[in-house]
Amino acid sequence: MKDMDSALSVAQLPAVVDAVLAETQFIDMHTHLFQPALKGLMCWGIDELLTYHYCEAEFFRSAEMTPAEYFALSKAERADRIWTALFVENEPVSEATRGVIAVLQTFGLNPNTGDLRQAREFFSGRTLEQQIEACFRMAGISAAVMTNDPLDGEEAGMWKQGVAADARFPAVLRLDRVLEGWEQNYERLQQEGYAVDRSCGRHSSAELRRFLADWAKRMNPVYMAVSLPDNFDYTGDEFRSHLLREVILPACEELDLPLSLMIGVRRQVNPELRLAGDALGRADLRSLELLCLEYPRNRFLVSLLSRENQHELCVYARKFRNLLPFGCWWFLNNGSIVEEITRERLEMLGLSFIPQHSDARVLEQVVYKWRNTRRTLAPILSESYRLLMEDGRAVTRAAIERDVQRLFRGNFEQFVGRKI
Ligand code: HDL
Ligand code: ZN
Repeated sequence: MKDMDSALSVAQLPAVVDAVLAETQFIDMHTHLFQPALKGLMCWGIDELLTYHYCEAEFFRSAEMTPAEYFALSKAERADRIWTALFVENEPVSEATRGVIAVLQTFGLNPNTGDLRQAREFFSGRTLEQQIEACFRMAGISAAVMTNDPLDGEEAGMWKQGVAADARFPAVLRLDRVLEGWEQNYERLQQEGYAVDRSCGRHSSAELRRFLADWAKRMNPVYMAVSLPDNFDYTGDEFRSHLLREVILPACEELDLPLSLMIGVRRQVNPELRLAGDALGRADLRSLELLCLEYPRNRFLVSLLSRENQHELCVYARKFRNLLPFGCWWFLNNGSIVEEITRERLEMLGLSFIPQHSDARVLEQVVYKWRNTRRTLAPILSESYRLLMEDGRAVTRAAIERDVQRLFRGNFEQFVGRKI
């Protein structure tokens, strides 16, 4: 029987924090997973796991093969090469390669094998629904928030046919092709019947807002999202800022949707690596400061890609309650950096932030990413409560459960204004 309300001893803390983290179902509030009704879009299974750009980037450092030679291979051949280079010829000690080992262990597969025969046989015998149920259960998540692109031909076509809502997969309206790729994409909106033009003047802005409203009705998103480069400069009279001011932020306010800003990416610094070719840069957060100040009725979910931006993000979050920091994004999702970021957030923001999202693009990634998150956060939370007790406060299991619920569910639900 759990004793919820008695003051815990210091010695009891680690086990209780571990148990509460293990028993709490998290909301994974940013992923690239897709509900099954979006047929064929979900990536899953061992070959997808190995050939995602996390392992590819490491493969190119440990193998003689050039990227051009690698990309000429079939997906299975690429996975075989990656397995040999990173898992047979070397111990898989990196975050991404150890994650693959964790997935094999989770499904009872041999992690010391020389080839992928057993794993391929296992995954070929599974259905997507079986995998979703198993991966969500193992990861301890109740929902994986999607990233949905209204200008992706294949995905948009399915949404126009009608996609029934799946509570496990809340939708998100992703705006990169609008904000970052207007030149390449505005004609697609024209073809869809929206009278937009290249300069996106007054009438065009109204039409673009109609486009967003139509897609918000179709997808019922929990937020809108865009990734922005490290040199994002809202103060500059840039076209991007014009779209934010004239279209995106008014639309978000009208639709009562937060805007997720993921800032700091430097796309394709090495194009020959394809998806593995992106990097990062430190952003000037005065743009974020201006947005939060000028749009107090808008809500901003913010994740930054540079480690050097994290402390100032905490300071800005202390200044603006319409700014909610989330996750340790992409290159930051490594134990050593997650620990640093989470500790400074607890010290400066208390429980008013979202510690993590998986960013998973392959379904099985949630298994290892959330195992690692719990593994990294447990001692950090225990230490926070130990210090609190040392400074005079009694801590109960009920209080820890309430806090973990807020960190991994309540903050997000309150910000999007919806139970997930
Ligand atoms: O733009 C984004 O949402 C990023 O998260 C990209 O998906 C990135 O490629 C990634 O894989 N992050 O983990
Ligand atoms: Zn992402």
